[in-house]
Amino acid sequence: MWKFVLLIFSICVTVCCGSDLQEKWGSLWQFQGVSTFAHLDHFQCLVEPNQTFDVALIGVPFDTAVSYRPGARFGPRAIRDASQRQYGLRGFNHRALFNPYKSWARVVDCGDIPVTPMDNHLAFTQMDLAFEELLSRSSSNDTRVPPRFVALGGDHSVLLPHIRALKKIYGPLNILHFDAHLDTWSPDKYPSYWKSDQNDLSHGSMLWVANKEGLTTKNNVHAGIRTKLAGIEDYQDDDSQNWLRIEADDIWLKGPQYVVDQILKTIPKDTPTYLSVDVDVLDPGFTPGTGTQEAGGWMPRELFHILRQVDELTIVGADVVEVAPAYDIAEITSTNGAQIAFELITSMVKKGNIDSSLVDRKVQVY
Ligand SMILES: [Mn+2]
Repeated sequence: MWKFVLLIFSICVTVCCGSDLQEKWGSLWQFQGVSTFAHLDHFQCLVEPNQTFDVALIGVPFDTAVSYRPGARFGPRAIRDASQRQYGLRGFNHRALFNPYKSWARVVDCGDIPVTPMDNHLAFTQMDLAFEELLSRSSSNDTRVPPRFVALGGDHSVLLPHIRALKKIYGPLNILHFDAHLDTWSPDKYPSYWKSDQNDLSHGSMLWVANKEGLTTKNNVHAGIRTKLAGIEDYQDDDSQNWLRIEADDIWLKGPQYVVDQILKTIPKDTPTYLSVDVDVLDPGFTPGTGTQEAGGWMPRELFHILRQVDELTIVGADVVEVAPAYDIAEITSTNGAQIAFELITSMVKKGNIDSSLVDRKVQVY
């Protein structure tokens, strides 16, 4: 009996002192502690299938498919560091009048996909299998639908494994693509004596591969385009892959409402859409830390406004890519990257969970 009393006593002491310690030392300032995105709960989701959630960040630290400056493998860490001023108590999105961190959804940071920097063929196999695994899970609030991910790149080619896995669930996707570049170039637009299969997949050709693999619908939009071109034939090739182009200059020549209207006219709002943001859509003044800068881009406030105006779209997956912190100054690029991720999370949570009638899983369900 006395042993039992002692046990109860010791449990009480542990619990009481524990909560005392929690009260004393449990609140960190925003610049303290280990960085997870927006101080969210963190799990290495790939190896913890019992942890359920509705929306998650997933880092994809891969950058060996770039055609110019490398370094985006450090993007997920930089974005997490730059997101530290976001947290539940200050997570109210004033443009959306909504706090995605204090709502129906469980939003977590899923850590990174371990991708090899040594072998691109293997890296894409790893990323394909990782996204299939992550999307085979069920969301916390509705077991009929998978959770949704905002991928933190990584170079832009990391979009491909994400939409390959999504296509198995939702069928072909509409793509809303914010970028200075088309990313629909066929590999023969990079002329070289040297040929290989791995050479065919780069951060400038993954949308061409996506079209060839039947991952996309006919309702796709590029916004912010101002790329270097071989000639008008690049646009004709892009047309043949079912893309509408909104030029960077349209934001001031025709106005933000024109950009919004074009997007919403092209993409039906109740069909599955993937939203991808290459941070080089912004002007190099706002994104020095990226791989392939193009002068004359959008301002962050313009991009955030457009993202908010299209939040009725059914976003089943998204990404923020091409943050390369080695070229960044004073966290300018990564702060914009973190804000873009916040806007995307806001849109996903605000719209509510995915309509289960859109889901046709062809992969294993846990
Ligand atoms: Mn891109």
